[in-house]
Amino acid sequence: MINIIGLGYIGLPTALMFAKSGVKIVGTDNNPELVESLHNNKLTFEEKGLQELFEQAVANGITFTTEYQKTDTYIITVPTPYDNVTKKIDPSYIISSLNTVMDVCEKGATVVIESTVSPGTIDKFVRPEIEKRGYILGEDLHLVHAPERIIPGNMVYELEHNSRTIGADDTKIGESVKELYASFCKGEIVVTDIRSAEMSKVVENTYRDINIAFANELAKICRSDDMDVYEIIRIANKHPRVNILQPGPGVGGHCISVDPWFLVGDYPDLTKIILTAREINDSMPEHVLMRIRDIMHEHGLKNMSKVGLYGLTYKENVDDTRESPTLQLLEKMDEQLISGVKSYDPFLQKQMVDNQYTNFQDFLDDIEVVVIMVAHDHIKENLDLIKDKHILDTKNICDVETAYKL
Ligand code: SAJ
Repeated sequence: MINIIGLGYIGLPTALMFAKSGVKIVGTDNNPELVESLHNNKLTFEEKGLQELFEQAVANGITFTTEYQKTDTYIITVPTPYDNVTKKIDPSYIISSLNTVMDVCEKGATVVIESTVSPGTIDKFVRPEIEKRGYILGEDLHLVHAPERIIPGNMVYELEHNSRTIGADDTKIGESVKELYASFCKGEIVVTDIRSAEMSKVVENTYRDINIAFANELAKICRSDDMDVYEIIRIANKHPRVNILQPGPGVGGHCISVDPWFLVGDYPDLTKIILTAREINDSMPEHVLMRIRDIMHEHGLKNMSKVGLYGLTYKENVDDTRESPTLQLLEKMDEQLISGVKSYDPFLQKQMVDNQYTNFQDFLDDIEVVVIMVAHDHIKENLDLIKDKHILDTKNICDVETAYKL
């Protein structure tokens, strides 16, 4: 039996996937409301294919509880928040769940940490915690780091098809954990050491951040000299070795906008490209604000309350708002004492910010400029309803001829 600790964005789909493939799973979360909701067959977030997976897992006997179980295998998928100012990871959730695992586990149990950690976290924080209890690593407890790689919006598919990394001190343990994941994972599963597993995860997200920053820098260059960045990227990408990503209003989410900072924090003298890329991506909300000003100026509009931001989540078709570019933009506006801007997101029925609407038509009735910040399918299907507005399309989804771009 595997006890999966932490039933959030990663833990829940992973638990369900294991259960679907016939592994006996108990999912543990310390939030009683979350567990209660799962008991009532109500998922705690939206994700393509998750409902079907949930039903199959329940049929296969998955159970949910707030209690840690006595067993020989644990997978820890708790959040790893980071400090906004120091950019350092806060491993406290990992540490406290690890301690509770040690209170109940069988001797010789394997603890797999899936949560993303900054390189060195396992050596610096996790091992000492285990040794403090008098446990001998590799005998009383085996440690594995298997960072997740799935992308919100396509999690269920990617869980099954992505390649995975298993970092272990002991190859034999690494191989047995590999076998476990192979119960549902059809991708290649690479076994390595723990530091390489930690580092490769952060490197993957940093790679994407840098590549998005390149697209964003091109957008700024093209804007400054009146060129069409999308046309240029489209043509350049026809080269067999060029694959430029898409510019946008910024980079959000809990991963790509966070992980590169771990490298900058640990290697400040060696991280020139990484830091600059972060700065470029962080500057995009300010660029959007400049574009809003251009448009208002052109149309003689003065009142910011006539501007509506479409989309508050960090990307399309998810309900996750962590580090979202729209929230970053609202913060920028707040700093500059700009108030009254309206917002709407079809994935959010709860009020998160001032002047947020929960009804799309009411939102449209009150604005003259609509800024597309997120390319939800919902807006793609409703472009007709906004064609009479001034449109700033930061995601290049709108074929209305008069729409302004980044
Ligand atoms: N974005 C752009 N332009 C692009 C692609 C993305 O501006 O061309 C923006 C998105 O709008 C969003 C942000 O970047 O704001 C990040 O979105 P994403 O879809 O690129 O990635 P995430 O954060 O949802 O998930 C990433 C993935 N990592 C990589 O692709 C290397 C995922 O595989 C990881 O599991 C996840 O981080 C994680 O948890 O680390």
